[in-house]
Amino acid sequence: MSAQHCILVGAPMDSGKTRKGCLMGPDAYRTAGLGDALRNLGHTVEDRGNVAPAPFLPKDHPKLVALEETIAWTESLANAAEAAIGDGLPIFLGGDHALSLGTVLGAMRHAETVNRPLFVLWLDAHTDFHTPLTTDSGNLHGTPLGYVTGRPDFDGFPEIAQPLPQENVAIMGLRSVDPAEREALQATAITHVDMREIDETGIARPLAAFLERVAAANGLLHVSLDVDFLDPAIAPAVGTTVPGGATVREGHLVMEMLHDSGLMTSLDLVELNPFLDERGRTASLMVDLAASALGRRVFDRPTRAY
Ligand code: HAR
Ligand code: MN
Ligand code: MN
Ligand code: MN
Repeated sequence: MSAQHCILVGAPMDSGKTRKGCLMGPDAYRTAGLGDALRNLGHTVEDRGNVAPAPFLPKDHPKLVALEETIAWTESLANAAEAAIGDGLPIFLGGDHALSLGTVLGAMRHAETVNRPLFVLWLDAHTDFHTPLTTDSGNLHGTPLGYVTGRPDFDGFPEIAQPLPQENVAIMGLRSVDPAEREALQATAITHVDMREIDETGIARPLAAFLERVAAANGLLHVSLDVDFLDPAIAPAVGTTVPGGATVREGHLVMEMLHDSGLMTSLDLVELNPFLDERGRTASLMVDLAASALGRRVFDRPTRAY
C-alpha cells in the first residue's frame, strides 16, 4: 500500500450515553502521537481539528439520552465525513460510538456519489443494532448499525435514502448483545462473529472471508473500532467494559490484514474515555493499532515455507 493522505477529524461527541469523558478522546489521540506515528510511516497527515454539532435545542425525552444533540452531531459529522472521504483517508477521533451515525452516513453518501458499494466492519463487544424504540438504556451509542441498515423509528435523524445492505456489514468481537438486538440481528444477513468463534477459528479466517467479499465488489470499506472490542485488561479506558475481549495481537492482526488488503477507506476510533485511562495506555494502544492499519510492521511477511 502506497503513501496515503490521512485526514484526522476530531469528533468530541459525548451525547451517546450518560457517562461523560469521551469528549476528551480527540486530544488524547493527538497527545499520544497519532499524527507523528502516521507521518513516520511515510503518510501525509492533515489535522482538520474538531467538528462541532449543528445548532440544536435540547429537550427532555422520557427515555432517550440527548436526542437533539445526537441528531445535531449526526448532521455535522455526515457532512464532514462525506467531504473528507473524497480528499483522503479520514480517521475520525471519537467521541462515543454515536458518532458513527454520522460518519457512516457520510461514507454512504460518498459511496453513492462514486457509484461503489460501501462495506462496514464493526469491531465491538456490542452489536449497536438497537433502534430508539428497542433500546432499554436510552443510550444512542447503541444504535448506529440499526440506523445505517435502515431500521425504523429514527425520527428526526437525517433520512437514510439507500440503507446499507445487510450483506455488506460484519461485526466482530461480540460478547454483550441485548435480547432485542439478538432477535433482530439473527433475522438479517449481517455477519456476526462472537468471541467464541474467534477463540475457536481465530479472527483471521472470518476477516479474510469478509475482505474477499469487499474486494470482489470493488467496495469502499469503513472500519469502526470500538475500544471495548479489546479486552479491558489491556484497554481500560472505556465506559462499557466487557471481559473476554480481543487480545493485543488479535487487535493488531485485524489491523495488519486491513492494511495488506488495501481496502480500508475510512476509520472510526470510538469510545475512548481518557478520564478512565491508566497513564494513557489505552490511547497509546489505539494509536498503535491505527499505525498497524496504516502499514506499521516488524518485517514484511515471510514468503518461505516452514
Ligand atoms: N446494548 C447496550 C445498550 O444499548 C450497550 C451498548 C453499548 N454500546 C457501546 N458501543 N458502548 O458499543 O445500552
Ligand atoms: Mn465525496
Ligand atoms: Mn460500539
Ligand atoms: Mn461497544
